Amino acid sequence: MAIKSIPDGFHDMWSFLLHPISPGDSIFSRAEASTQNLGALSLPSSLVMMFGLLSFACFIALTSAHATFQELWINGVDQGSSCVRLPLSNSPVTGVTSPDIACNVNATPSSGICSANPGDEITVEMHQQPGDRSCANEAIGGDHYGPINVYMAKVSDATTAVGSDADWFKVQEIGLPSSSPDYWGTEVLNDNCGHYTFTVPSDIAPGDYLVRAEVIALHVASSVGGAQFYMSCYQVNIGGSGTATPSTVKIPGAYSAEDPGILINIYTQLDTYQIPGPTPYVTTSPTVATTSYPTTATWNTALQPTTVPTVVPTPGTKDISQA
Ligand SMILES: [Cu+2]
Repeated sequence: MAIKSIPDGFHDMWSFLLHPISPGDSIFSRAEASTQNLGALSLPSSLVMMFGLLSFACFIALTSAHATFQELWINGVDQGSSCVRLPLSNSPVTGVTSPDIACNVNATPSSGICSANPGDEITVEMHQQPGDRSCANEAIGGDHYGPINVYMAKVSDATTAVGSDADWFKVQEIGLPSSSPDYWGTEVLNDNCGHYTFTVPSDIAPGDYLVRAEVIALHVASSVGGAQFYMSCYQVNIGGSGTATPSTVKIPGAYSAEDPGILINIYTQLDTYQIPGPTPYVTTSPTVATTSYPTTATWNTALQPTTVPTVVPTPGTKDISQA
């Protein structure tokens, strides 16, 4: 049995407590799940009342479980938040057909464009609170288990392109690389101070791109609308002389609320997990192994910056491993 074998009802009830109502939240489905679970558990009314009181007590303190992709690195050089469209809040998007699922809800415009080349390693960085890069805090807290997806879209101008109009291809993904014990993509983030690295495809055409990093948290995904999508779009210019134009999808459009990787109870033994969205261009994602996933804790937390650069670094800046 998987390590996170929490009884459904109990877990979902806690999840309800962990999720104060915020913009984009599906109030109805959570209330419904909570009611359902209370019934299923047949809890004594005094215990139900206690949870009710706890939910008020935790209402504000536990909002920190949510998270935002905030920073970018290119070949180990910290670009900070210089080319990200920062979301206004760390709350998730839950509507898969909403334009908000492209680049988050009214994300802050940015004039910055980071520069990379085909074959470069780009790292996206997530944290719970705005501007907090501390490795002492989990990148995405609590029980927010689920996959990571990275998409790119070629656009004419990265600073003005509308994400929900763009044509996206998936570059890389990680879902559930092991089910014994469960190891989710989000655990890569928590093991690495919020960092997840992908490689720019070696053959894509030069020009402006949006890079869309996404976590899908599945802790309350067993009812429709329960999955939580956390995404940010970064503005990047890709150099080189590639010619490839991968086939694309629309976002919204790539997901359905009832996709097997979106409507799912993760508190059962999962032998497979189907990552939502299209197959990545070039890269292949790990299948669900029945042996434990090797640790992915490779980020040197001693070199983690405490401040967030807001200006695109000049070319030739040394990466932190050479500092
Ligand atoms: Cu959450």
